[in-house]
Amino acid sequence: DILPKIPLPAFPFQEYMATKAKHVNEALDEAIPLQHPLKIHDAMRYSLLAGGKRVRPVLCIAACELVGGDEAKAMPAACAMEMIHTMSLIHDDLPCMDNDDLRRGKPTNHKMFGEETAILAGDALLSFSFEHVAAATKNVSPDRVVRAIAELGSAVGAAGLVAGQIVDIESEGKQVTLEDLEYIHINKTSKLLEAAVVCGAIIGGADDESTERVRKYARCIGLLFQVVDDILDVTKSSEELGKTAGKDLISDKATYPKLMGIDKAKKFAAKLVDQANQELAYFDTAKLLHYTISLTILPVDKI
Ligand code: GRG
Repeated sequence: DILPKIPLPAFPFQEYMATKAKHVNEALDEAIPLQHPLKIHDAMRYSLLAGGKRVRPVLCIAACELVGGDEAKAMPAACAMEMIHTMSLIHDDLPCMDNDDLRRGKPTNHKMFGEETAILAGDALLSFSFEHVAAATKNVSPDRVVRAIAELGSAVGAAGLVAGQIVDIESEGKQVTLEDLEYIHINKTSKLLEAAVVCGAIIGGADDESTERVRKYARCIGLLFQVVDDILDVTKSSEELGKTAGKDLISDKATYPKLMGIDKAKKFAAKLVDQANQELAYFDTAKLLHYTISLTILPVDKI
């Protein structure tokens, strides 16, 4: 009942996702070769090339194409999104943060390389992401490249990912309100998705109205990403339940179903889908991005 209500035109969505993700993987592999000092590049590549759905880079390319740009123009920015996403996961997994041993089915970066290297690998990925957008973006006006870099900076720093993480850490063990939860998700998840589509649109030559439409669309799908994840946690098959829901109960992590009930959480998700679709209705050719909404609803590995 949370699937998009608009009829979707036929479009080989899975094929598009798979092809673009393959191109992104090739570009990432090329952007950060294994070179001296080997240890740091090995650690950077280990997490960067460890799989992952590549949602952010594909959204960046899709937004660029939506406004008339091509994949090549958006590729450095698309790679930057994945570098930043990866570094945030490396730091999030550290013993001083979530202290996780596994990520994407493999030992976490600090488990493989040690804490010092994991911190430095995150730092190096973060700084290189900005360098890469500035140095490798071709056939885009310098003014648009600078705007994209500014967008990225604000999404990552103390008004973005870092803000979400610090408020999340501070709220541990405390009663979390719906407002707190939304603040955490908007900053930890939506801001980077927003930067991905907005940078793609800016680089693709979008006018201001189009840029703001895709921004609002991204805000909706960022929250949707989390609401749906929370709903899936509750409604997972009983065999999976033992593995993850149990952990969730022990950690007493705040979720949408816990704070508003499962029915209201589903209604909230449906509202976000409608809002995202309304923003995309502005474009004649947004069928691809309409499909990304169903990607958000049913994460690609669960389709
Ligand atoms: C950004 C400077 C800087 C520091 C990091 C640790 C931290 C600050 C922020 C935490 C960010 C975090 C872990 C957000 C969660 C994001 C999220 C929804 C992850 C899951 O994304 P998927 O499903 O994962 O796209 P895959 O593995 O498919 O890429």
